[in-house]
Amino acid sequence: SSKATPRKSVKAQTINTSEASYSKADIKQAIVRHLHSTLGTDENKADNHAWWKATSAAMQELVLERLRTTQKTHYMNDTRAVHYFSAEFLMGRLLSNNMHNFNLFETADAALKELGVELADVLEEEPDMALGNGGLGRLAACFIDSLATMELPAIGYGIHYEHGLFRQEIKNGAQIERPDSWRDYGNPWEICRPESIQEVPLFGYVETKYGENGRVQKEWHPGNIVKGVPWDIPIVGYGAKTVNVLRLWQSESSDYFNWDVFNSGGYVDAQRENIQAETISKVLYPNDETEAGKELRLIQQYFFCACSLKDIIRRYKRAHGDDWSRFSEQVVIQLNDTHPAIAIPELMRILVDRAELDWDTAWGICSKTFAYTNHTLLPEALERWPVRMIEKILPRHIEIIYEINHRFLTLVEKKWPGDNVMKAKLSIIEESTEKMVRMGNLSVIGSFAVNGVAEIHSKLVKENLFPEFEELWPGKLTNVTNGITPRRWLKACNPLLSELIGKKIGDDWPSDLPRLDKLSEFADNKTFQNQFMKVKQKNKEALAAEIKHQTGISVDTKAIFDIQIKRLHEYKRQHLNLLHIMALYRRLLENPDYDMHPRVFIFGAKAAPGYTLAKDIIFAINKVADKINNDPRVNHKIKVVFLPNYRVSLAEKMIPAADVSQQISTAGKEASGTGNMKLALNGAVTIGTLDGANIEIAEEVGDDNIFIFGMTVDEVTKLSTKGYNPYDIYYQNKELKAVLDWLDSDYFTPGQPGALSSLKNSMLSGGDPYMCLADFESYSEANKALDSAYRDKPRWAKMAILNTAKMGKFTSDRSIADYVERIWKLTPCEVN
Ligand code: BZD
Repeated sequence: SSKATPRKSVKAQTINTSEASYSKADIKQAIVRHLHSTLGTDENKADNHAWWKATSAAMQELVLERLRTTQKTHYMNDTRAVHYFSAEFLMGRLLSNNMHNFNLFETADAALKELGVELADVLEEEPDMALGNGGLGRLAACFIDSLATMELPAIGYGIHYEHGLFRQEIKNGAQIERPDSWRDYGNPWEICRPESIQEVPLFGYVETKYGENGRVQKEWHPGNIVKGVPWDIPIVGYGAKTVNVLRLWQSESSDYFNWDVFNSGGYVDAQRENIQAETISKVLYPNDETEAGKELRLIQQYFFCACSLKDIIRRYKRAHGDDWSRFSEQVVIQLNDTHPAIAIPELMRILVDRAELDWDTAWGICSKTFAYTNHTLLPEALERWPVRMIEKILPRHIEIIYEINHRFLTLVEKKWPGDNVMKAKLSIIEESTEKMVRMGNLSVIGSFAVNGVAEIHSKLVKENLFPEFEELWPGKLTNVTNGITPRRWLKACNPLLSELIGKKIGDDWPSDLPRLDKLSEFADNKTFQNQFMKVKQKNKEALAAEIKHQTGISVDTKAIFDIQIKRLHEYKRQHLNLLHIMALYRRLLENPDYDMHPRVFIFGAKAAPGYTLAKDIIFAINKVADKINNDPRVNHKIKVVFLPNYRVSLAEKMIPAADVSQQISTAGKEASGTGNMKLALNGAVTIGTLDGANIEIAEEVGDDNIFIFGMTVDEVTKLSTKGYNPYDIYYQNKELKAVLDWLDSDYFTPGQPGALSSLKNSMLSGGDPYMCLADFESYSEANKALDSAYRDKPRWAKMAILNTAKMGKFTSDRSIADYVERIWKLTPCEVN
């Protein structure tokens, strides 16, 4: 009965979500049943948390039924599957998402109402699953949503961190980090699978043996073995046909092994390294765009790759036994950045040392299995591990890496005979004082495809990061522009707009986003403009209430809601935004009649705990906010709000209320950006640089519906080649000079002159590495144009509508279709 009919194309399809086989009465009954027999409470005693758990458990029943059917179908059809390896999955909350995907949101809402409970309050009880830092982790979450929606056989593999990204508190304007404990009171979605526990070796030494046939045999004697316990999170596709899994590994000590070691005397002292097994999956490293360089981080990476590969191979062998010849036909592994790159030598180790394949056969399999996505060009973010560290933790892997490199350099010698500079550049090993393993080079060499995440970024990957690889293997480097799931980022987070869109163009857009273009024909329609802006107004009122609740600040909902939400990083230039806010403030102080529409500048951002300047920028935003918000001379015109603890669930509240989306990175630095897509999809107009996916957004919406400013990538390159001196601009732009000097005073930090000076210093004596001063004037002009556009109500409404209408390209369904076509070569598998 569970026969699959493979489809030819993976084009986003219309999904029938109207089978209301589950009634309001059924849901009510299931929730109450779980309240009683899962939670041991009742309708009178239950608080919102109990209702959340019972409602989730009721949903999980349906989820697990579809999960079983999906797994059976995939097994029976022996499907080729993609295995998405990522150190991060930033899932956020799951209940509302799962309800929407089962088309049961309204029914559940009504069921709970009859039980005297508000669904909105219940949803607020769910802790975010914040197992990621930012864009990279959230991209993985959007991708597994699309994979399930498109009925593609896929599994996500990652780490079951006990603590996700820290919770941010703001004390006296400064960021404080608090531990995140998302599982403290139990997680209703995850299922432990002790039957699939894996063991992971670490440390120790390698013994060289010689077989009868003269074959050299390597045996790794690990000094330590840890256990990997899998937890499965079901991933429900839209329409709830396919339910895939996200499998996350938790580390535990392997008592059995440690007893063994304990009993074998001298062996212990020689090889045993002590790592507390449980610490491996304890906490997510909170650094985005910088490498931590820590031993534990490397162990985390190896830990989840080793567990996942064993899991994949166990499943493969169940169908194909010891016949390795079909492995790369059945298995494709996508590496989400270089964090899982150690999987490449690990698969080689399994094939050569364990399966006893010869090197060339093994390499043939390996290099047809992996594909690698690059997410950054920032040099400080490119992973490099000391050879000595890998040698100690993974003694066999360092040998394999050297062998891969040796054979690769032979190829380089053939292509560029005698060119040692070329060899030094392409080598996996960097011959610095401390020898390093370049994980980027290893990933390119070990993969059959490499992609960047937006057109401009992929072009720069080809031209600047890996130009020689492009010459060596033409066609290997490619582009797949990022996308976002419209289910979470429009349907679920913006119900009012979704309803309006549904009335206008029907309900198929969540699985076929290019249909939104049908809204374009109403962009000039007065009635539709009013309806669209009325929705925006309502969403702004809801966010204003949230702002009041979180910060005590009152904001005017008729003001422009101007939002910058993303990790705090110099290259993202939150400080450029701040300089402009200070300039506006000054203009208003100098001229109380300065003509501008009231504007609320809203920020959300976490700084890596060790990134001092990023924390200083948060402090500065909060101090400037305090001053402006309490200055009666200007606070009817400008307000500044920093919302603490930015995370997925907060983004869902902020994005629907945005009029303006700030995407102002230095050109060439933001690989893609995905927040830019979410905001535009919800009718915010972008003010941004020609960087990352902004360029493609501008192409879609057209020049009239976006405010582009600043230097292009080429201009940035030219200026830094010529020599950029921020002092030139400082002395030439009076307003900018006054604003920067203001940071040295105690105007914003009474009694503490110089408390904000580090910002000024970074942009002057520090050389202004991200060229804020060079782009300031252009930014200021773009803001003026934006301000006057907003005051023209019909013009703005048209712009907002067209931003929503033209976002079809940026559904993650399209990204996944691109991966399938260009890289994965998968076939959908219908689950009936
Ligand atoms: O990846 C981001 C890029 O900065 C964005 O431009 C891009 O849109 C997204 C998705 O492709 N990169 C990250 O988010 N990187 C990290 O979070 C990260 C985490 C750990 C270590 C290094 C980087």
